[in-house]
Amino acid sequence: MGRAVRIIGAPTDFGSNRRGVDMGPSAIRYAGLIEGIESTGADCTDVGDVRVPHVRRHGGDREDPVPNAKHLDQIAEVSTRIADEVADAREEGALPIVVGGDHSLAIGTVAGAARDADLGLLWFDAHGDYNTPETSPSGNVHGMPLAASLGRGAFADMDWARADGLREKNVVWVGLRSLDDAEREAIREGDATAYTMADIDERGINDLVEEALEVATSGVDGLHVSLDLDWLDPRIAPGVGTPVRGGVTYREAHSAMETVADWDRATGDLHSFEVVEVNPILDSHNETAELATELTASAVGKRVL
Ligand SMILES: [Mn+2]
Repeated sequence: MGRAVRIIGAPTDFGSNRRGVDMGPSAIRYAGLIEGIESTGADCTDVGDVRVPHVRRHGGDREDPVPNAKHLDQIAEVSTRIADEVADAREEGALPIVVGGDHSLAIGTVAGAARDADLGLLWFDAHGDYNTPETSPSGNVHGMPLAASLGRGAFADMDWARADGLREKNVVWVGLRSLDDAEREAIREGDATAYTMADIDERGINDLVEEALEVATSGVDGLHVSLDLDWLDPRIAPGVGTPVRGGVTYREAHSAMETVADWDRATGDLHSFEVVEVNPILDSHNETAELATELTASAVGKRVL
């Protein structure tokens, strides 16, 4: 029997201003996620979706606990459930794959994966997701999960958000191309490592991801990989809430995931994976969900030969 993989659905859109991303888990399952993972020889179990509160627009009856962090109480609730599911999967020897949903769900995944392990992070994204409520131009928490995991700014005292086993020096972005001003400044001053699209152009995706893996996993027990579909060029991944021109190509994305899989084959240190921001309402014939499915299969070892 192959390695155990556990699918955890997180149908949440509380971190995004575009509705519909909560249907991502359905669309990704429909596109054949389980079959794709099983084709690698893995033993894949789908535990279904974590429970997500129904109320979204809270108007007068449900105040946001922190200014400029919309729906943070709902996000805390969902994050805690995701963290518990991820930690359970890890404890039982399975690789948790969290399927979103908007990127705020990463707060839960990372907290769960870093509960009993020192963790490195590879963040494949057009955006930094490093804003705090103090710096965010929108107040949408899907632009803040890394700041939450690291306990920056208003997140400093939020135990549910902080990832105990995560150090900033083990956080690595790959393929950034859209940063807010304050976010750019914070990344420049911080200890994390940022590779932009220009770095990919210059050095090629394989070399860059190999180096990113080294930086992320230096001195830690394992790695979490976060894949935001807006990392890809919107011509091939149109079904995302915040598309930015100039993203990676189909081949580059597969190469990056295959490089992660090769590294994991050698080390066995991939601790968790998540795939986020697929919005079926904005998609064209489910092609972004299909892409998410293919890339996830690549990351867990699907190969041509
Ligand atoms: Mn993101």
